[in-house]
Amino acid sequence: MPQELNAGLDGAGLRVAVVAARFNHVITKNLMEGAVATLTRYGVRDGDIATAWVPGSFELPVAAKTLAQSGQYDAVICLGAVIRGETSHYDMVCNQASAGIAAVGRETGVPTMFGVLTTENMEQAINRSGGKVGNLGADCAVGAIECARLVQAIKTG
Ligand code: INI
Repeated sequence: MPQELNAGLDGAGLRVAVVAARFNHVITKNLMEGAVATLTRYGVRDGDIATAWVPGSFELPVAAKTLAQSGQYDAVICLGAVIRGETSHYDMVCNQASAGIAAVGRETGVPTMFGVLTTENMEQAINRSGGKVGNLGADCAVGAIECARLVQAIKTG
């Protein structure tokens, strides 16, 4: 019988940091709300959730790395919205945010979720931040709990 390492989606006792970019706040505030509400729904206690804001998605990796390295969190969720129609440096912001966030998880071992919407226009961003295509912040909250529990299960055997 194979040993199943995925330990379920109980958030009780997990400590989770959520960092969001203020740029496109009309979108990212909904991602933040979706993430926090979902963490709570899955049992993460209010006092175990920390929230933080940075100016833009470009700054997410440094905040995420500091949070992850602090040893105080079992997972870090990064939220942002980069909209192609509204920026000339869309690709640079997207690339730096995605590569930087991936590196944080890889280098610290703390699950670090990529909740940055990268869309062609504002309508797509609205749809994915609590509109008709869901809420990426909420999805990342579920993913953070799953990954944090998996890491715990692997470490404890
Ligand atoms: N930051 C975003 O999060 N989304 C964007 O769409 C965006 N645009 O359009 O440029 C954006 N730029 C700011 C960037 O993330 C940094 O905050 C800025 O360059 C300062 O380092």
